[in-house]
Amino acid sequence: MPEIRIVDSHTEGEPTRTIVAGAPPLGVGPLAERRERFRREYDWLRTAVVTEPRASEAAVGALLVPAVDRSARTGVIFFNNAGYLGMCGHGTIGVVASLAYLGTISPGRLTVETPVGAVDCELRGDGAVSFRNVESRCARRGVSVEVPGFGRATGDVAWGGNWFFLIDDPPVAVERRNLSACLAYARAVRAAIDAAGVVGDDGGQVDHVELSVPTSTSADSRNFVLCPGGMYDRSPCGTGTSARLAVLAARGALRPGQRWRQEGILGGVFEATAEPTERGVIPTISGRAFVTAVGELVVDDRDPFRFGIPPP
Ligand code: PYC
Repeated sequence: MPEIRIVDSHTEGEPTRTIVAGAPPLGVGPLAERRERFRREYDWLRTAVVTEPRASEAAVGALLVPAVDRSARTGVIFFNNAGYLGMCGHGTIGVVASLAYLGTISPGRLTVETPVGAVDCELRGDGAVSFRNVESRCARRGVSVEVPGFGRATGDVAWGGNWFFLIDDPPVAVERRNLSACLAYARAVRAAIDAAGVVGDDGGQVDHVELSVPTSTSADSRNFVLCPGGMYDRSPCGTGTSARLAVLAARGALRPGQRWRQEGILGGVFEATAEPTERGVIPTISGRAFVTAVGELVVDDRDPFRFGIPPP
């Protein structure tokens, strides 16, 4: 087994484990194709890297791969305990902070390719990172589903690099001390949208649920985001913030260039703006990540859980 070198970071509390060396080669070609090869042939690496006992169910993995466009600094394929992501905002901030920690980049601009498009990033001198996300769009407004035990839920379907079902003012308090109720409600909503066959405008699975409320802090809104593997995002969620900006713009509730401060469930904040496009918006999001560990994974043939604890 080759040495798998990793850098761990967290972005406003949400972990990213970046694989910087030692992963099996995925060949060349579009990142979406290489992500399929990863899924088909090396899914053991995903489960080994981001699930227990080596990581936590909240961790997002980021595999660095050569970019297609030579002007991009790197390609990255994001994954989690349930599968593979299109884009990941907190993960992009974590990858840039990790490259800075390793000394392979210095403050300035760089492009990171993802399976859903190129993302221009900037590492600032104070360590903060901003990224200009892929075009984000509100696909459907006012979609109602029956949520067993909770009644009807009405939300919007939007793309921010992943598909989201966004609910304003849900029937649970969106507060850190109420996490288990937020989880229970968002999981029930997720099951209800799956059962009702709610999909994105490209047929993609709507696998994130975002609950939003106004906040009394200096932020514009606080959110709780349920990720595809049933865990919640500790950060304000970069793709979720992008989807929210697309919804606000579709409602005429966000001026071009208006600053939006998105608070996450732990109180961390991403600052965002959005440029209008024909179909939606291009969000730019800024946040901070901190490196927590640098190391090498050990995959011991005698270890029954070397590829993670499998689901029951
Ligand atoms: O920040 O985009 C994000 C994200 C997606 C899933 C977890 N974090």
